[in-house]
Amino acid sequence: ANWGHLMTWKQYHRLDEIYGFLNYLAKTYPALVTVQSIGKSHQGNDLKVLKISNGDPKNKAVFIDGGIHAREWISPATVTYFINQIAENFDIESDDIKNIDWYFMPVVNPDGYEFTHTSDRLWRKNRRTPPVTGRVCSGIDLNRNFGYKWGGKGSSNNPCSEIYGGRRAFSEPESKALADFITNSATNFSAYLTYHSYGQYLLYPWGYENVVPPDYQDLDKLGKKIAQAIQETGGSQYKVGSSSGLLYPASGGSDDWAKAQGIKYSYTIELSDTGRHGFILPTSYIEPVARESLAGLRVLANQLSKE
Ligand code: ING
Ligand code: ZN
Repeated sequence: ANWGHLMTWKQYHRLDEIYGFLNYLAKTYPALVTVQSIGKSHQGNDLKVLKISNGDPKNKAVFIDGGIHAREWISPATVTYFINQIAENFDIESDDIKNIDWYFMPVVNPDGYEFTHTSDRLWRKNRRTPPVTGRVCSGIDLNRNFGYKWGGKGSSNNPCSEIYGGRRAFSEPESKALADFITNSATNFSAYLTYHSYGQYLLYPWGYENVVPPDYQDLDKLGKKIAQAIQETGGSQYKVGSSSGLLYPASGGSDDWAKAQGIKYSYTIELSDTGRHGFILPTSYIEPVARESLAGLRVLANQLSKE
């Protein structure tokens, strides 16, 4: 069948196919779906955000991103699965899902994502190249470039490091566009979810140091409910905790920044697997991982419906 797009959840897709899919949805469901470019990447790729909303002013708002790290292909695949499910089945969706304004940015780092398809499958950072070519290394870790406690523990000032945070906070067009979009939109977001891989963790702030926010028990409780739904749906076990406590300290992460802006439910979700395949997750995992992750998203939507 010709669906008007080339997207599937049986393969990983190049950027043009992902963006073609977003544009298709906006064209097909103009009263429900809108797509906007919130800026350009270092190399000039659009930074696209897709919104799904029934326009009810009482709705809560949720921001979900993927592909901050180039090599974590399961992340854009999972975020586009959410988009497809909610947009294509909106009429028969639950009220919890319908009563949210959804904002999806499935590929925060389009240059890096394309680079992992053409040149280096395990590239992580963006593709900023140094002013003098051949002199130093390329790329800034976008998840160390956000402007809360930037430059602290778990980030590096060495351009050749995988966790290089850049010369200053928000030096990168990709992190800057995301943050400006959240800050400048009149919307008050109730949740911020950023999908990464791998490890099967539900992480909440703080990342910059092994401390937790005053309301961490709310984040922990909801995180555990989400993890339970994931396990009941697809069997994967997720560990829940603060990123610094459960993993390692890391400053300049997007979830810390979102939390510091007052977005209550801010999580980094490390999708499957736990290391057997790691970043090179076989395509047969896409549907099961995305499906169980959607079950987790429904738990978040249900929580927001009660607040
Ligand atoms: N892991 C995250 C990273 O950026 C993380 C883990 C998230 C640490 C949030 C701190 C805060 O290193 C991956 N896989 O990218
Ligand atoms: Zn990552």
